[in-house]
Amino acid sequence: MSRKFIVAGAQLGPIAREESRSSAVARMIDLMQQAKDRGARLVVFPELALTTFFPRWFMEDRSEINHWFETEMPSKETLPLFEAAKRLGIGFHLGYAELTADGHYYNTAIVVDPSGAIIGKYRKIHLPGHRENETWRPFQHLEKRYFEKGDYGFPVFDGFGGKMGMCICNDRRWPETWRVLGLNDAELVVLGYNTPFHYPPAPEHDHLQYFHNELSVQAGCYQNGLWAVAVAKAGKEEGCDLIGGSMIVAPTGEILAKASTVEDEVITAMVDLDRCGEIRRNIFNFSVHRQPEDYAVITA
Ligand code: ING
Repeated sequence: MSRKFIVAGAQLGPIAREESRSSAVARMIDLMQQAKDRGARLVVFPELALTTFFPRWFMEDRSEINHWFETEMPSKETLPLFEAAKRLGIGFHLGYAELTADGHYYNTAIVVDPSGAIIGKYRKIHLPGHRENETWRPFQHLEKRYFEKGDYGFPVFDGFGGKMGMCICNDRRWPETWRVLGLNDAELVVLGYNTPFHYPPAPEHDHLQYFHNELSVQAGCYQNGLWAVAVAKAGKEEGCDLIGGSMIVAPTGEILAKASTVEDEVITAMVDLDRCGEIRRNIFNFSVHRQPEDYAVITA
């Protein structure tokens, strides 16, 4: 059975601080329809796709912080997205801020299949930014202030005829993320990101943000023989310029589709999961060529 299908990335432009979840969901349903019209079976939305990227601000009031989190999924505001997926017969990936019933806060992502069932869930592990007691500068990432480290590891689950995995934003910069997913036989990794042009800790890299974005995902795909769909929340959002550059990357490392705007935009490509074997059998054959006994420093 062919494991070829069309996948879509649905990049989102800015989401304003005051923009409602329902407004963001309506934009996503429109992009979902466009993806369906282009034959896609899966559409990937960005990280924290329901609201503005709130970790850019220093907040102390717990109720103000909690406003940005979902306490149920689907909720009243997000149910229309699940219903649209069922109606259109398309699956989706969604990133959102999760507040659990027992009071834990995560930067979370799910994959939902065309029946509307959640088939995969992940909580972000590499949280950039600073802890509570660090001095704060404008647009300084504060994810460690608002989110706990994910507690699911890097799960791989069955979906769309193959093995799927997820990561979120900063995770994509770490080779360990991709290797753990690769060693767990992931064939398609889906992820969202909110990446500012200006990163205060290293302003000398600002002009390299698109390069580092592509380098991270292309290397992850090639060195582990897997597909990736990486999707941005983009544009000037509450005064902060976020990069676009959403892309679909093949196991060869080739970028098959890339966004050309910093707004709501759908990109698509034909994914053939069987092409992972070209790399896994011939280049990075883990069972034949990998030498774990020489890699101790990686797992230390
Ligand atoms: N954002 C950024 C990212 O990893 C960052 C943080 C920007 C780190 C630039 C390093 C350089 O893309 C999130 N949300 O992780």
